[in-house]
Amino acid sequence: MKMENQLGFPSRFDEYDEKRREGFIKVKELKDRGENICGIFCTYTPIELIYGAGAIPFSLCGTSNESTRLAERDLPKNLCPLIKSSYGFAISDQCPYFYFADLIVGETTCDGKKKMYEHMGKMKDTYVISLPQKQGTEDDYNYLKNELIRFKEYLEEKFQCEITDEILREEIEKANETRQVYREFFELGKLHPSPLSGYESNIVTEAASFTFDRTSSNEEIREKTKELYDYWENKLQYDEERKKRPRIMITGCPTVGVRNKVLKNIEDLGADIVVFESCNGVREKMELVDPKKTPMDAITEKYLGISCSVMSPNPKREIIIEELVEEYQVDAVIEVVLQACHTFAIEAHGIEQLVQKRLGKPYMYLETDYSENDAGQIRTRIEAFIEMLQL
Ligand code: BJ8
Repeated sequence: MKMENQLGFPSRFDEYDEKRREGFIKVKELKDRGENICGIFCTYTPIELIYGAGAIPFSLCGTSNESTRLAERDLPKNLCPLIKSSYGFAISDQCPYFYFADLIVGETTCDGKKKMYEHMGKMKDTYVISLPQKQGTEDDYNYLKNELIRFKEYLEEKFQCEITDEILREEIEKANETRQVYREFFELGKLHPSPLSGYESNIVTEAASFTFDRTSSNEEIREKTKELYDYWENKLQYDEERKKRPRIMITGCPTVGVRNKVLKNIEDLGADIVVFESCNGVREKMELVDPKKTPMDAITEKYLGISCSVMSPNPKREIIIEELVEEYQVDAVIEVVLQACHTFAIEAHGIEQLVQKRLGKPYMYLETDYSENDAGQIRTRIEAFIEMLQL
């Protein structure tokens, strides 16, 4: 059995900083080899098309407060921290990933991101995928399909290539494999007690993205899944004390930038995060691209089905939350909303009603940013919530 870290989990999670540093070197090596890199910001971005053009997509979503002040030079203070952080890194010249990106691929999700891409477009080639505002009708489907065809043609022109159906079929298969690998990893949270710390799964999935190599990153995640399952089978399943910890679902905005302030506190204070209904969790991974359909139809269908609050209405998110609460035996739901994220903040009212009234579970709404200003207050609120769950 391998050594355990301070939370009692196997020790292979402490490699994050190293992976991040290695990522800087890898991106430079890729550029030296003549590879093309696309910076992306959203799970609505059809990565199959980017890989199909022979380029490598990499998430440029900002997760730290370091660059916020710089961003506020051009952007309003009262804006989502994810947007400010992303933009701040872009103008700071300190982000090798932005620096080496050949193309920025944006999308018309929230207003803040849309307008940020206008500024980014002055620094780099930028293509903004126009999404429909809702998902349910044939018009929405045709709108997105036509837009994705335009994006495909843009990539072909930009990278001087042809993205054939055969190439897309291969890319669909590879992207589906990665989704399945992550799904199996996240599904460890269904075990009781969960061997997968939510805080650490957040680190693992972010670190895996720095490898730029899907085969080795999939392999690493598979190994971690196996290691954690073995740990549960050999030891954790007999731990009666751990079984008493409340099982938490995190829902809402991406949480990588508030990992320490929110996720770590939840687990340090005595609860287990067993599932993330968010874009750094299962939201985009739940549905695969159908390999039996024609590629552009299958890709359109898959991405149109993502249940983000930018869609209006967005009934699918409630259905998914209900299913996940059941499958992961969730005791309580914590909604994390990044400051000034209006779509998730407004949707929170319906989610609270669903969780408390229909599902009969405790719910807490946390709105925060990437600063440490409210760290004490957030910890106090989490502590009170978990104490209430333990009564
Ligand atoms: S599919 S969640 S990755 S848009 S940037 S909407 S937090 S105000 S990140 Fe997102 Fe795509 Fe949706 Fe997922 Fe709010 Fe901030 Fe906008 Fe944000």
